[in-house]
Amino acid sequence: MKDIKVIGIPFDFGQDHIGVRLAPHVLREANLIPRLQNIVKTEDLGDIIFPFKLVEAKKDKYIKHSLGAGLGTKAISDRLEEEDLSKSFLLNVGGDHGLGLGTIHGLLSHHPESVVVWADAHGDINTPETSPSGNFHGMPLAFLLGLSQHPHFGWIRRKLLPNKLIFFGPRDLDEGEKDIIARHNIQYYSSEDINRLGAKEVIEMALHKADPFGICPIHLSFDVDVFDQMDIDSTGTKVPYGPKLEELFLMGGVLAETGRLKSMDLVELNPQIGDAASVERSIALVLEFVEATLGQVFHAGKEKKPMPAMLE
Ligand code: HAR
Ligand code: MN
Ligand code: MN
Ligand code: MN
Repeated sequence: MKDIKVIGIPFDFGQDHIGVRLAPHVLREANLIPRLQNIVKTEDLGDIIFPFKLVEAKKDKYIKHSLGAGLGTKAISDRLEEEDLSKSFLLNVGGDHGLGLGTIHGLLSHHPESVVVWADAHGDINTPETSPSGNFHGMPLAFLLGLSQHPHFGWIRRKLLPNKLIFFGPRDLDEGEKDIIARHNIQYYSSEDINRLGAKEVIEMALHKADPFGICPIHLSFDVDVFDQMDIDSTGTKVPYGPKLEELFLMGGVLAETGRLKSMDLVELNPQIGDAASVERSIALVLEFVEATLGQVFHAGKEKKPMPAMLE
């Protein structure tokens, strides 16, 4: 890989907070692009534009904002499909996690064998029928795995195989989600597993099971609520008892060192949640994580980057 491409995805049809659509903007304001430029040549592809959420004329029985979610994720997938990613790392800056359906569907056109690491406090694998909330950001994986159908998602034509999916850090799953995960035998490492076994051991074991020959490209779908609620405040659905900060940074590093990490979603940062100081702290943490992980993608084996100051 020669460079990084950054695309802003202010998708917010997956939940009811408006602030997530501002995250690409505030991260750019906080020097995301120059910080990545320090690692390697970085191109900002700008934002994918979505219409604002409107009050729905006719409410869908199961999925809130289903038309926006369906058209929006299709627009994301189409945009990623047309981009030349042969020599680039792709960083998708959201937006809420509903966008993962679009990014991963689009990426599967480039790398059909991809392994997806879903780092999240949640499972995001509800079907519209099992969802307790109707929020689409709790459902993208059910569509990606082909477990759900819905008229506004009729465009979906690729599937992620359940054995290519790895959950990292979940600790708030709905009953229906537990069922789906068990039925499809999906790899699942709770934050308790990670704190007990270590992130390095967990990721190496999981990758070995998903891809025994170590040849598949890897996509990291990183929901910032995977961080413990003490570590991040500016996100819509915080959950306690997350993995330790250093285990999460280690996870990014171990993925980077495989040489196969090709892309990443960064989602659910909401700069409208929390007071000014905690917003600033949340942004700083997210930037540290991206910088540390991409630093290792491009400099693995060359020089050891020091641990970020906040972890010392
Ligand atoms: N599982 C719950 C639901 O389906 C909550 C999902 C919440 N949130 C996210 N996604 N931030 O990871 O509504
Ligand atoms: Mn280009
Ligand atoms: Mn999520
Ligand atoms: Mn989450």
